[in-house]
Amino acid sequence: MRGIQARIDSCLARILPDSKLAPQPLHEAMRYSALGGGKRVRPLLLFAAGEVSVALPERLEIAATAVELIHTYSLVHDDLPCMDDDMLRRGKPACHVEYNEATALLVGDSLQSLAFQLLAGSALADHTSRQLRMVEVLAQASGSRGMAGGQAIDLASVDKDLSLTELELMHIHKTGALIRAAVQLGALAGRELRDDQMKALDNYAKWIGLAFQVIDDVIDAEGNTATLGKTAGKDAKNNKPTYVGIMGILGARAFAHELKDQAETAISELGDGARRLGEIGRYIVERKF
Ligand code: GRG
Repeated sequence: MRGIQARIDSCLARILPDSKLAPQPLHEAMRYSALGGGKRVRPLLLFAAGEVSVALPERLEIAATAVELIHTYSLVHDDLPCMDDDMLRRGKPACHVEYNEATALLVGDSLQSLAFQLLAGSALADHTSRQLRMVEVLAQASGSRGMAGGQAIDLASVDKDLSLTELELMHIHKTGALIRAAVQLGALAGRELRDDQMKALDNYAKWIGLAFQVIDDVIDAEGNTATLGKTAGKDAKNNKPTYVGIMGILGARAFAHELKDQAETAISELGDGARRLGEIGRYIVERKF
């Protein structure tokens, strides 16, 4: 896992424009936000799915970096005062605090564009149609039917009591869509998998994406700001509906473990190639930050 994390860090460092290039402050802020921090969970999942499709690591590295660029853009925008309004991210001042709001907006925009430039401009599949499908998967997961749509539901949910089903719908979009895209991209980067294998991977991603979010709620409630590298206890302070709010901490932890078990069952027929996906599933529910 550490090897993949280091690989993504060095790919990001290579791909992001040099901070000496004009416009200097924008490039510096892009590098500030994307480098030096982050668990790189989505790249880990993408590489693990790539073990199922026996994809080349050079292809996986590019696709994983594109996903991480989209993820970083979402964090930069999420921290803005008009969104979740947070001052701290990955143990550092949030981008708009270190620079300013306009720069943070442009950082998000530019990271998003760079992700698609990377995905479209590198040889990632044997056929152009497959590569176009990869671009489509990431675009769909990022947009209004995916992450950005989930964020819209999130913003509209403050001060509201959501049912478990409504909470799930929000997170399937906000956090889940990009996690599902990461797994799909890993699968698409290698040899062609059967429909039932793609479906098994997608089911795994759906359950593990939700487990990721349930644990995120638990560590927001339990963790401290120094360990998390972001402000702890924000959900309760902002009166946001959470799994902990509905089920309590112990209930939410147990639910996350159930989801992880469902994810493991989904990939049980995929054989030894899916071993790493199982390991990452366990890491996701046991993580402390
Ligand atoms: C602004 C379009 C737009 C979307 C924002 C994903 C998201 C939507 C906001 C992030 C806010 C948040 C705390 C969501 C909970 C789950 C989550 C995505 C946590 C952060 O992801 P990690 O834990 O972060 O993978 P690192 O820093 O490790 O990369």
